[in-house]
Amino acid sequence: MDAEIAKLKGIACDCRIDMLKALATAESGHTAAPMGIMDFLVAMYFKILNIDPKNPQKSDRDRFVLSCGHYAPALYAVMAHRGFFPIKELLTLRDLNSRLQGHPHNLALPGIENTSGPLGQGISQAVGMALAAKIDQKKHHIYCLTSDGETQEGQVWEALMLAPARELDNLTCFVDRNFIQIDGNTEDVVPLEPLAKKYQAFGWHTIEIDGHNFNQIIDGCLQAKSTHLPTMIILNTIPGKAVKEIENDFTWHGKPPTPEEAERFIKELK
Ligand SMILES: Cc1ncc(C[n+]2csc(CCOP(=O)(O)OP(=O)(O)O)c2C)c(N)n1
Ligand SMILES: [Mg+2]
Repeated sequence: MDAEIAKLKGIACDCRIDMLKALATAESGHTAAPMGIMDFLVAMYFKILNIDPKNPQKSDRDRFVLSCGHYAPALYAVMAHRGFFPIKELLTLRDLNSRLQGHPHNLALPGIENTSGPLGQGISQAVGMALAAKIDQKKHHIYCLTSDGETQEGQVWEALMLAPARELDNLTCFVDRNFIQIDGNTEDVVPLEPLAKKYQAFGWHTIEIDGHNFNQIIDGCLQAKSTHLPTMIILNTIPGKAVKEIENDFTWHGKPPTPEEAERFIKELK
């Protein structure tokens, strides 16, 4: 198990490096939250999800719904490393006609389950997918990542209300609790706390974990599958994780590194 976790950590490091290169080349894009979510995405794509990069549409695949579309650079880096497309394609991030748009486009890139960008919509889409799977008596699981600033959108709470009412135990959602949003700290902008109690009050099985701890992510997903309720996993993460200059600084929300900064940050990661 230790060797496996070490391997996952190594992949996450490579993904962070390739994402920084892509952002610097694009001269545009989101840096902080994507750096913070990389460990989680690697755990999902390399350990949890039943997916096949060679057959991205296979009908019994698990669905991974990215609700916070601006996390796309991290998702692309992890998908490339998992074999969905060539790693060198990451350098086309945000180019005109690239399959890697600033926010994911599901008709452009095989393996992307939903088009996102407008915050709040993905979790509703995930609830719809989970309901459809139940109706069709399918066994695949639906996973959805939301962000904390996104949780200030009213639509999120509509989805949160419906999932337990329909007993969607085939749905596991996550919230990236990094405490930042576009213009400050979440608790200064529109407070979310006590967040776990809110999910519980809405009827969700709620777990809180360290979003950088691979064992906790894997155990949380296993636990989620053993309840009869939809599960919400709160991922405590550090935005900008692994580069001290970016960590916990909301001004890195939507700013890419310059080529010089990227070079310096990559040295730190190595
Ligand atoms: C409906 C909608 N409103 C506003 C935006 C602009 N926007 C993009 S990211 C973001 C901040 C959301 O907070 P969070 O995801 O927690 O930010 P992060 O942790 O990435 O800094 C905003 C307001 C959007 N994409 N969609
Ligand atoms: Mg946030």
